[in-house]
Amino acid sequence: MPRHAPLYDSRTALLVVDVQNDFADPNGSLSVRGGDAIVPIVNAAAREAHAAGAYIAYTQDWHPHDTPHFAKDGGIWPVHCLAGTWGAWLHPDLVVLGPSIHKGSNGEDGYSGFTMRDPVTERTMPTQLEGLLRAREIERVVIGGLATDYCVKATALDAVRLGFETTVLADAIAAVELEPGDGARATEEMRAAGVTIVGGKKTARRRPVARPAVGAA
Ligand code: VGL
Ligand code: ZN
Repeated sequence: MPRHAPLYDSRTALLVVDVQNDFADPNGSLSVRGGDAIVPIVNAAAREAHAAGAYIAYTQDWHPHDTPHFAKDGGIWPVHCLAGTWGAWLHPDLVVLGPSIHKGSNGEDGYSGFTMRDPVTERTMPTQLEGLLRAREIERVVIGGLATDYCVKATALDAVRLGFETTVLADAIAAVELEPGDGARATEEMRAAGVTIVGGKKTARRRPVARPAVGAA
């Protein structure tokens, strides 16, 4: 089905998730295969969004030296995206047309751009992202970035839960794939939660049709 309505308008935000050197650069400490290849695609989306008057926000994984997120402290990940270091910087080719939200700077865990989890109390707390979107009366979000199976998925699922009509750009994401197939499973999980997946080899690019009820699992 051809795409009739534009994806972006002033009530839509493009969210560019964690396009940082440690994920997007082949030399990054948690390099995602194909991570650098999404940069021009994300940039094209950002230019299109900007031209249509959409809001654009970026997120950055922003970790302290010691956090239960890292394998050395009991978690599962190599040390990555240390606050203020090269690995945490946005990829140098990324076109940046909006603010960037840092998450995890106090050692919080979790993957979503919208929420963080205190590793000690396990309390979930919001980042600044939702407030930035609500202040602009954003109703729809379009998501690209890294990684499909972690921060993109978590951000998209939170977006649905928060009531945003949520679209993920299949050509503008790439997966960590700790296990082969994690990227495809994450995509199916997002779709099942009510996320519209556009682009990709098999899916026609189309405008999202349904908005799931808030609170749907
Ligand atoms: C991410 C693993 C660890 C991500 C962040 O941005 O998807 N993945 N931290
Ligand atoms: Zn991380």
